Amino acid sequence: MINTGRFFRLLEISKLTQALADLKDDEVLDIINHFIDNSPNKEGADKLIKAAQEGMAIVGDRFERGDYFVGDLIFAGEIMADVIDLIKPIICGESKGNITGKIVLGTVKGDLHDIGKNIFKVMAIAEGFEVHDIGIDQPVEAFIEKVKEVKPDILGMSGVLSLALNVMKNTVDTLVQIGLRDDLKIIIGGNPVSKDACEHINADAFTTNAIEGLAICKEWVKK
Ligand code: B12
Repeated sequence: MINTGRFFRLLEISKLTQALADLKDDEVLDIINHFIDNSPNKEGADKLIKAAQEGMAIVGDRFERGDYFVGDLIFAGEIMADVIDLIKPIICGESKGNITGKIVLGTVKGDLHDIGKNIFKVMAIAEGFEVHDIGIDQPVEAFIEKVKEVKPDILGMSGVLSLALNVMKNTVDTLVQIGLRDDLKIIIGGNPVSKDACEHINADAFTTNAIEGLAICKEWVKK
């Protein structure tokens, strides 16, 4: 027998990817609001975020092909920010309350993309992490300063531009030089990260998915 509820949800999720790719903001928000009005849960929110991320990847591809322009990237970013704002209470609603660990988080120098970082941040806070977000376009020194100040369990670096990988490497190299690398777990996230990049950068883990990243962080701080 067909599970119509599940079928409907799958349909809505694939519609979200397409609506975001086509920059149909009203349609995107309708789908999200429909989800919120119908017994939303964290698992569903995770699926919507993944679908929205796929939509953003299509926006990027269209930009690369010359079908979209910078204005379209900006608009896609705005729609995605609205999506996160709407879904945030559902993710945070199940917040654990007690602190599980400390994370210093930021987007590296030269890179202004922060949507993915912010999604990871919301999820990490919901899981009880104390997150110190230093923002976008952050140089090596800013990460080092915050690590010294907060003494986190985890350093999370985000970057969506290819150039971000060099800055991530410089940050880890500096941590090694000043003797702080061994006290930290380091995770890198964003579109260009890969296993090879992770090894080259000397990070402990990489991810292009906030849910996976969070699972790794939780494992690291498990008492
Ligand atoms: C929206 C967007 C923008 C917006 C960003 C708005 C904002 N506030 O972030 C704006 C308009 C500012 C922008 C600008 C530019 N962009 Co842009 N942008 C995008 C786009 C379409 C989507 C990015 C996004 O938000 N994705 C959705 C999120 C949810 O995915 P995500 O970032 O991967 O995050 C997920 C995971 O990776 C993970 N994650 C992310 N960070 C972290 C950190 C940790 C610690 C963890 C655990 C997990 C984690 O969790 C998230 C959820 O699962 C991408 C296309 C793409 N494929 O990504 C291009 C893209 C990144 N942009 C690109 C370019 C070229 C530019 C510009 C140079 C354009 C220009 N000519 O001006 C500028 C550069 C500005 C700068 N210096 O940074 C290229 C980059 C090419 C490259 N290889 O370097 C891309 C890939 C488009 C393309 N295909 O050409 N962009």
